[in-house]
Amino acid sequence: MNDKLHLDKNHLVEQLKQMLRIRLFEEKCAELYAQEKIRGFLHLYIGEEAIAVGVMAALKPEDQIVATYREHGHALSRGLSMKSVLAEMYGRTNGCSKGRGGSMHLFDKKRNFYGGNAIVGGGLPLAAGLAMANKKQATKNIAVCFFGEGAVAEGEFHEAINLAALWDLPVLFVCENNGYAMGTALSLSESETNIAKKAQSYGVVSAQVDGMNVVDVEAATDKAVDFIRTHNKPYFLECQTYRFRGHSSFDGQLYRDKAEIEQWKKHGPVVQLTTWLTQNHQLSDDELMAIEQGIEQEISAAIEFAEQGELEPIEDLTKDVYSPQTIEEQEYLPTSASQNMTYREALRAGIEQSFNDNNVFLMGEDIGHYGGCYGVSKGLLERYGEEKIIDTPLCESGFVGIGVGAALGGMRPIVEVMTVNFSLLAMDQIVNSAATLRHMSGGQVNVPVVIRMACGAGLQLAAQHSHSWENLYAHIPGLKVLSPATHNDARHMLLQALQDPDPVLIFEHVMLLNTQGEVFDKAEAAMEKALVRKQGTDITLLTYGGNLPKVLQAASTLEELNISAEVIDLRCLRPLDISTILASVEKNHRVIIVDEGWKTGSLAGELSAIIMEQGFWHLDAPVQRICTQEVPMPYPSHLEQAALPQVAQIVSCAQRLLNGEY
Ligand SMILES: Cc1ncc(C[n+]2csc(CCOP(=O)(O)OP(=O)(O)O)c2C)c(N)n1
Repeated sequence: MNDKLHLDKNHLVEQLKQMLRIRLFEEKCAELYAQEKIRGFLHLYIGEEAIAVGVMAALKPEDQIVATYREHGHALSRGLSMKSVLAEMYGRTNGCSKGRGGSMHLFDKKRNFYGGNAIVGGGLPLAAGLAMANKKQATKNIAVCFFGEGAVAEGEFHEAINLAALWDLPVLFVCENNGYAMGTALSLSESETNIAKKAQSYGVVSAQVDGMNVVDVEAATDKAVDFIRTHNKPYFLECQTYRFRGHSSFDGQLYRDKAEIEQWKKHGPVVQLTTWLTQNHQLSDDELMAIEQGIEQEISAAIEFAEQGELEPIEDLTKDVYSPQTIEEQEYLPTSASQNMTYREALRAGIEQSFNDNNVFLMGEDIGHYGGCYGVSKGLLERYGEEKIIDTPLCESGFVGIGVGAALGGMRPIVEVMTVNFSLLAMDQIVNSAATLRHMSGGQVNVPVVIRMACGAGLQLAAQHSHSWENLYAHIPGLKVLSPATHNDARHMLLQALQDPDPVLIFEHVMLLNTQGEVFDKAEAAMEKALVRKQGTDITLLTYGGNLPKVLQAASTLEELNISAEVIDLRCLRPLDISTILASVEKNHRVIIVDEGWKTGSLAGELSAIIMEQGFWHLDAPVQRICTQEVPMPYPSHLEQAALPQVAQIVSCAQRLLNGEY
């Protein structure tokens, strides 16, 4: 025990009590698990209690916490009630995440507890993003991220630590190094096993502490927090610890010796502090017994609370996938004046207009000094400065995750991903964080981030820069997906997306960037509405994004052939405006879908299924799909064009349909 610290008796006894609460609570959880009252994975923190208790004691209520799936200890020591934690593990509506998250996803917005994250390493960028919001809002609050040493092997660890150091973010990284990631010992996963050293190599001030000693952990955290608040820089604390139980409920523990466990148990955090307090006559056996009895009562009350909790009605299953819409009705076209500009200029005009909101900023690779890979943000750094225009290193998961975290913290980030292909590197943050946080927190948090990216083929950029994966994202509940096809939409959909409380992805087709078109000072319609771009009475052509010009061209050729084609621009790919689509099907009875994605598993396939399910009796012919050929996009122009949907294909397909040739 560190006896140089002048901590008073009451405080030390309180720390012991907090550790015992975690210990006894989790021992009971293990029993409840065996009784099948709790299901899913159960990751016990037993042996590591000193870290959560020591760290939390040094924080303010306003500081934000991002934890891992092993977070009962973090939640309890942060002040979440044992009742609400256990009820969550029972999956009941009186749980801290309304039963949606279970053991791995405890949330409490009021206590700035931003949840357990079950993606190893996934929490680090989120915490750095919360810290970025703190810095931008000049609050002096800090974000704290707990993670195991297993996370050190993940890219998100390195990306987040580098960005936190680069941007001086007020974040405390707490590595709970218990020596094993599931069954893999640290020495089997890292060539350099000194983790603090790794953080130091990014220029982050780092320390190692005995994570079994609550006094040492609190003292080290105090120092860290003081450093962060004073210098506005990150700090890295490696706490050396050990877990006494298996990784989760399904662990046979074949990878370690019983003797090793017993050895560590001798220095366990509870036994260490209890021994010190009793040997120094600061705690009597009676006092200890009274503490334990108090905790047992708390546990009994928590069990009663959890067992009495309601199960969520099935009708509420999809509640909180999206936020309730609070966007005010606005005036739409045609009442406003227009200007002619390129699609690129229209995007830029939208970005500039969005900066009227102090919370909005633009972040991405080469958007500042370079002017944007596609020139969209050219000149903005000079005009708006580094607070608004943030160049990022090449680390899609890191900076998208920071965008998500900053949105959680109240900012309105626009994150630009250079090309849709690179967004795959940020899939974790888009799909596992942005899309899920609202629902699994029981509606406590929302993620108002806007992520823009270039997509589509036509520039001979070959198989790693040319794809249309809007469909991948449109598959995912929790996201909204926009595809502005017109210049006016290029400007205004961004502004509409920024008013939306949920994560919105915007796909900007590269072949539109240089085209000229009219831009008004108002949007044409709500962003989730499909629009009829050309009326017609013989056939419906459904499309979106970069294929709209081709489809309009096909429609005018068809007009010359006396075929009246209606063109619908979907605009929003999730949620789909099904009623506009079905109204056209009902009127025209024949449909062609033009989609630059590959046909297999495409959005065109989804649309076709919806039409079949809901509009079957209005159809006079099978729904047709014109998609990209099933090939990685080739480089030579003639092959690229052969792969893509073309005007002539649309025209001949429409003719065949009207001639009954199918
Ligand atoms: C990205 C990712 N890969 C794999 C897993 C499966 N998994 C869950 S926990 C875990 C071990 C993590 O160990 P560590 O980070 O040291 O934390 P600890 O469990 O020891 O607290 C693994 C491999 C996961 N959840 N996320």
